[in-house]
This record gives sequence, structure tokens and C-alpha cells, in this order.
Amino acid sequence: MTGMSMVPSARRPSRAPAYVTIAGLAVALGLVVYALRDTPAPVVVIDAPGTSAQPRAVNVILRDYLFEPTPLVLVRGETVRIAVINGGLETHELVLGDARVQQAWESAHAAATPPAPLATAPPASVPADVGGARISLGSGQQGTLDYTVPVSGVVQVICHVPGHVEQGMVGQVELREGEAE
Ligand SMILES: [Cu+2]
Repeated sequence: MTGMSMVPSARRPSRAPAYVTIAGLAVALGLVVYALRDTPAPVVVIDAPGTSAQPRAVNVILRDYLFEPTPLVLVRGETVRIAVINGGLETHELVLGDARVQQAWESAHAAATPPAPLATAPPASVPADVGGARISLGSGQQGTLDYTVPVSGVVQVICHVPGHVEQGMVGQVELREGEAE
């Protein structure tokens, strides 16, 4: 026992203001991130829906793991000529069509996926009557496909390369009604 009495230590300056500042910055950053997430996509103006004789030109970029632009704006009944480029590092595909089309490609990939890691997968394919449109591109490749938008029903855009849906590679599609002329 030293008999030393407890000497109150010099009162340290409160850190509360610093914490408040940090919390404030965190909230501000959160709001910025939230605002960016919610930034509406630029309005897409379609002067004239495409026809089979004159398909409307549309560009789509495949990325790891999303489609650009999003949403993909299509007019019911029109024919579009979609120039697709794979700007990602992975092989991607673009499958356009209803749930039946999507399921067919999902199944085709499942069947084509080799059981052994080094086995070569046969190219995925579906029966000719499935419909829809599909293009598969390696990294950096580009291609074109024509698609006539159905006058009713849903249209989805999905990449069914195994694992990519799980990574979020499901595009948004905005369907507009064609002008009643
Ligand atoms: Cu993909």
C-alpha cells in the first residue's frame, strides 16, 4: 500500500463532438449512396418503333454481371436489331423472351454443364420452336440479333451462364405500348 490517494485525472476533453461529426459524415455518405442508387434512368425516347423491314437499332452491353442499359426499353410489336457487345471478362449471353424461353435456356445450360471441371461443355441449345432470341458472346466479342417484341406477355432479359443469375445478371425490361395508328 502506498497510501496514494486517487487523484482525479485531468478531465480529458470529451470526444462526443468528434463522434457526432463522424456519425454525421456516415449519414451523409449513406444518403449520397442511397441517392445514387435511386437516380432514375434517363428517359428513353423512341421516335418510331421498329418494323421487320426497318428494325429499330438498340445497343446492349454485357458486363460482369449486368446488362446496360437498364431498363431495356422495348415497344410491343416492334422489331429491334440489337447490337450486343460483351464488355465483361466473362462469357455472357443475352436471352430475350418469356418465362418459357428463359426456362429452356436455363435447362440447356444445366444439361451442357460438364460434370468434370476440365470436361468441355457442349454448346447450350434449345429446340427450334422455343422462340425468343439469344446470343452468347465471349469477352470482347460483339454480335447482332433481331427480336420481335410480343404484343402481349412478359419479356425478360437474362444471362443463363451458370452462376450469373445468382450474381444478379437479370435485366430490367420496360415494355411500352405501341402507338395505336
Ligand atoms: Cu453472364
